[in-house]
Amino acid sequence: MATRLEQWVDETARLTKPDNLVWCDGSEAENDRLLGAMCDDGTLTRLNEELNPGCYLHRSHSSDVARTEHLTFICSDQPADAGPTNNWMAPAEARAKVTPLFDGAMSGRTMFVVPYLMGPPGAPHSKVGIEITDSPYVVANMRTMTRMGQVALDQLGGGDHFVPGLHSLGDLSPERRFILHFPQDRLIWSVGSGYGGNALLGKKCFALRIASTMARDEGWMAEHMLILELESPGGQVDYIAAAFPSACGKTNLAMLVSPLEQLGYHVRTIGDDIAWLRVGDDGRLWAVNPEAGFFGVVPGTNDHTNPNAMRTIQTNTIYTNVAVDESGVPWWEGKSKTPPAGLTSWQGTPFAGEGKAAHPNSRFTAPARQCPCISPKWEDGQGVPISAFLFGGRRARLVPLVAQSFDWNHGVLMAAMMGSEMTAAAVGEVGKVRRDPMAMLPFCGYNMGDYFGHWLRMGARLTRPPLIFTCNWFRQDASGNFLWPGFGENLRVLLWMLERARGTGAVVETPIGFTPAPGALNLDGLDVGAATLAELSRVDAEGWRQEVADTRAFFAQFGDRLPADLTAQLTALEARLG
Ligand code: GTP
Ligand code: SPV
Ligand code: MN
Repeated sequence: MATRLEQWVDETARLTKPDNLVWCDGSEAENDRLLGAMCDDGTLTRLNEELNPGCYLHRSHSSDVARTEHLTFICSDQPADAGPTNNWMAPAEARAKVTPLFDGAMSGRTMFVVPYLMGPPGAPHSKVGIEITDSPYVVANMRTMTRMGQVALDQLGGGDHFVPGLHSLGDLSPERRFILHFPQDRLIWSVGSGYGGNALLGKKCFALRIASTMARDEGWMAEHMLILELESPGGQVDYIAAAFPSACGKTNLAMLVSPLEQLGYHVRTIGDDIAWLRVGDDGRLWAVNPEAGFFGVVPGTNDHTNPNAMRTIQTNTIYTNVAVDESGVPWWEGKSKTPPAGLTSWQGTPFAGEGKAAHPNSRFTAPARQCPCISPKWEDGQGVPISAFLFGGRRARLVPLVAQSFDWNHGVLMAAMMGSEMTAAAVGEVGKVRRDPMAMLPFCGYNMGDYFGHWLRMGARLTRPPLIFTCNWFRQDASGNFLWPGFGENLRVLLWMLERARGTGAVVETPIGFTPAPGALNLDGLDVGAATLAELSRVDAEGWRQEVADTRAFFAQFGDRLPADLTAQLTALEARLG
């Protein structure tokens, strides 16, 4: 008897009609073959072999450069189960509409069956996905981003427990592009895009949208969070998880270089984008990074902002939509002050100095194990115990540098009312502030009102819950300069958070939470004036009343799916603001 996997592969091949079918084993030899073929047909260009060995450039279609949230759907039986913040399509309608797009879609192409693992091999909570795709670029990326090939089949062990994801490039037209999630069937269908979160189905589609639904049902959490390790003098080690919306600083914070190394403060990386969290026997929350690589924002990355990322992406890296110089060395805005002469833009044309040479959402795909500051614990299947959660958006005004919630439920409100200026990571109005609860707005696979309830219930199960903080690295002065230096200096904020977790750290109580008392942040060796610091921590009651009003309107759409306690928290905040 054929297994569920064999049946599904068979069925899919009959529908998509590929010329060839390849089961990927994840080996080096297979990868070399694929990369070679992609160089031959122009899908990839080899980069400078001395300076960037094993590195390749891919240029995606110019209308396929970011996630397309308006073409992303949750296909639950009831629209209310997708909730007001997701696009919904009835499962039967979705199948009827999109099956024809898969019909014959792989003719003239090779169909790859890509088994992959989210989570470390052999770990109890790791999960198997199988992506069927007609994109060799997707295969190569999945090999870096997940544990791909035989290792995943071994974990599957001939069983039926896997998340199927069907992907075809289709014709790449946004008119015929759909990213569909069937939460009841734990199934993903994606057609019409070859880009990032639309096509690498282990990442946002599985590890966040489908996994968040599993997590709700099974009592754990799947979050859009980096996980970092912070060692203090004397060797104590703490773990912090932080949720920032796309292109708002997760990779950078996860890899930060401590400006206080000499004093014995070291930061190491566990993960840069996704955390799966479970309640431990000790009443703490334990986090695992389910990914094996980084799909990171390239622009702005340089030896000063993120030297660890620079070293990580020197070798064995796929660059998507960056510029390249005459000697095959990649370039992007922020790599150096001025672009080198003879640059070719991300679109493959000579760069004349107008517009951007690299696409603002250009990305690197690099193995996590290459990161110089990767933690020895990064593949620990038990995970790491989280001492604090940090939620941060990109806000030119209003939101202070850091604030601590009064307790878990107040923290859930702070996270749920988070807003952020939109970035190039998704197609949309860049710069516009939108509410992005827990940085999960585009990634929660079910009704977000229920998701808030899940957060409240998880808190009630934790006897040693992480403290909850919000931050904002992006506050600006009147002329648009960032008030806070950011990057490595963000360590100062993390240190205050840890002091709070240990019951020290001086605070000022404000209506929105505790902010650091004057002098409480360790600013040794940093030149930030007292006036700037005061401005960074200022809580403007009138502005916050407006924020509460916005949040009320945002919450209203959830109707009776909004937990009463969250409304009560909001009302209490309003009362404190006077
Ligand atoms: P996704 O991969 O889309 O989830 O993004 P991310 O949250 O990992 O963001 P990332 O760390 O890649 O940063 C995105 C952009 O913000 C980059 O251009 C960074 O240079 C910039 N950035 C990151 N941290 C800081 C900071 O502390 N201050 C300032 N001013 N910019 C930052
Ligand atoms: C994000 O947009 O949050 C990303 C990049 O991490 S993508 O994989 O394209 O979703
Ligand atoms: Mn992300």
